[in-house]
Amino acid sequence: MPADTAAIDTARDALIAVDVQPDFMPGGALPVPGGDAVVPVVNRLLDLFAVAAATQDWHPAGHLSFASSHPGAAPFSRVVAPYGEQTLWPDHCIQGTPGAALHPGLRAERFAAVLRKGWRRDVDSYSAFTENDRKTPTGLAGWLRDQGIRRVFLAGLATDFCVGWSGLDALDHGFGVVLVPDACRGIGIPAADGGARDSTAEMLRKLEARGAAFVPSGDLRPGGSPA
Ligand code: VGL
Ligand code: ZN
Repeated sequence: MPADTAAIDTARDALIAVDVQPDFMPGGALPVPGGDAVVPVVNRLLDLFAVAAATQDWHPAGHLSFASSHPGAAPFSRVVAPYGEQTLWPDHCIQGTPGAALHPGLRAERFAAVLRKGWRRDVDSYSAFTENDRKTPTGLAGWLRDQGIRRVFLAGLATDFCVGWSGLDALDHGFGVVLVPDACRGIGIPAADGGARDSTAEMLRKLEARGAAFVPSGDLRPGGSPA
């Protein structure tokens, strides 16, 4: 990690905008409270980075993560999938639908790569790096390495699922991780055991414990690229 967490090295730092899609906006199929507020923040952040990528949650109809695929199951309940526990969601981000597009307000032309994930019917993928079976790579780590990237700055939706899992996996892959809190929003599922931490607080705790940094967008600044 560079000594100065807030200075962007355009040769080694990448911005990853996770799942900034209409279905995750207020009024969408799986709304994240305040989700629309991340769009202008991501757009401003794009000015600081030479390398930026976006992810799209991209499910086929009948996806295993949809409550509607499990008769009698309610959204936000959990089932045991062949690869382990899986939270069930309302139908969302169905391939090719407007709700699955990149948010139309994003400066999408600035993304060098757009990675779609969760496209296998029987495996979900919260993380941009590894699917929920915890073994299938998406290819993003290799792409970032091929660009010379050492550190990723995370923005997007939702903090407690796709952003958070992406951060944990980025750390596992040896990338430095900086989460930009004002560029992210969480779904916030109450703790199953009635505990005080909801899913967003719990994910932030895990990220911090594993060494992720948290730097608000207003503190980030150009750091140049040392030769
Ligand atoms: C997400 C739940 C289901 C996310 C995607 O983008 O955080 N959450 N699919
Ligand atoms: Zn999804």
